[in-house]
Amino acid sequence: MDFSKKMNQVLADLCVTPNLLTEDEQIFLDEQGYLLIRDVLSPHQLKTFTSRLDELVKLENENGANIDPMNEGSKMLDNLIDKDPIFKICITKPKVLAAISHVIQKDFKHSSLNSREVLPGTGNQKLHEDYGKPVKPGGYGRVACNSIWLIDDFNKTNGATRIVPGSHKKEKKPREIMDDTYAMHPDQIQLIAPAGTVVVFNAHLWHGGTKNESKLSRHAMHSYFCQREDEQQTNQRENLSPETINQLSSSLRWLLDVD
Ligand SMILES: O=C(O)CCC(=O)C(=O)O
Repeated sequence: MDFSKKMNQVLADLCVTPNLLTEDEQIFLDEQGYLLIRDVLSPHQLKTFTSRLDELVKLENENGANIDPMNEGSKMLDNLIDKDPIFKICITKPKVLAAISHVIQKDFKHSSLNSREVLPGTGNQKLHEDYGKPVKPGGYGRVACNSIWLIDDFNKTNGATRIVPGSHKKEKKPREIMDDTYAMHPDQIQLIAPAGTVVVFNAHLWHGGTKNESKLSRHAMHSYFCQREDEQQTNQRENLSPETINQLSSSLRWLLDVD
C-alpha cells in the first residue's frame, strides 16, 4: 500500500487493519475482482434501512420511477450521507474499508452513496464498468472500488446483479468486445447472497443489474470510493449540509473530503 500518514491515521481511527482480510480473500479479490462479506448489516439495521429508503423514495420520487435507460423503472436515491445519519454505516465498516484499501492501494476518499430499488419487471442493465475515464499506464484496476449493500436477499429471479469474474483485468470495456452488452455473457454469474451481505468490487469489473422477475422490489445501496485526486461522483462539499458535516468525526470529514 502506498498510503500517506494521514490516510493511515484515518484508517486506524476507523479500526481498519490489513489483517481484516485473510490472504485467501486478498487473492480472491485480486484475481476475481470482487469479494462477498456476509453479515455486515444486522436484521434490525436492514429493517431500519428499508423503511428509511422507502420513506425517502416516497418523498423524492413522487413523479414516478426513473426514465434514464440504465435505470428505467427503478427507484433511485443519491447523496444518502446527507439524508440520514444511519447511512454513515456504509462508509465506516472496517472490513469493507479494508477491502476497498486493498483494491485502491493509494489514498482514497468516498465518492458517492446511492440506492437502487429494482421494481418488479424492471432492472435489466447492460454490462458496464463503473470507471469509464482513461487510466494512466499501470494504474488499471486500482483507480476506484464500489460496494453493493444487499438490503434484500439477492436470488436468481429478483434482479440480482450479474458480474463477469476476472473482467477487471481485461483492460477493455464490455462495449469494446461485445456486440450486445445487454446479452448474457458466457462467463457471467449472479451475486446470490442474503440481505446484510456487502459485495466489494473493483470499479473495472464488468457488471450490471438484471431484470426483477419476482413480485417484490429488490433494494440495494452502492457505496463508491475513488482515488484521492479523482473527482467524486457526488461532490460532497457541494452536497453535504453544514449540519451533516458538523455531525461527522474528523476522520469521516477527511474520508468524504469536506475538511
Ligand atoms: O443494482 C444493481 O444490481 C447494479 C446497479 C449498477 O451496476 C449500476 O447502477 O451501475
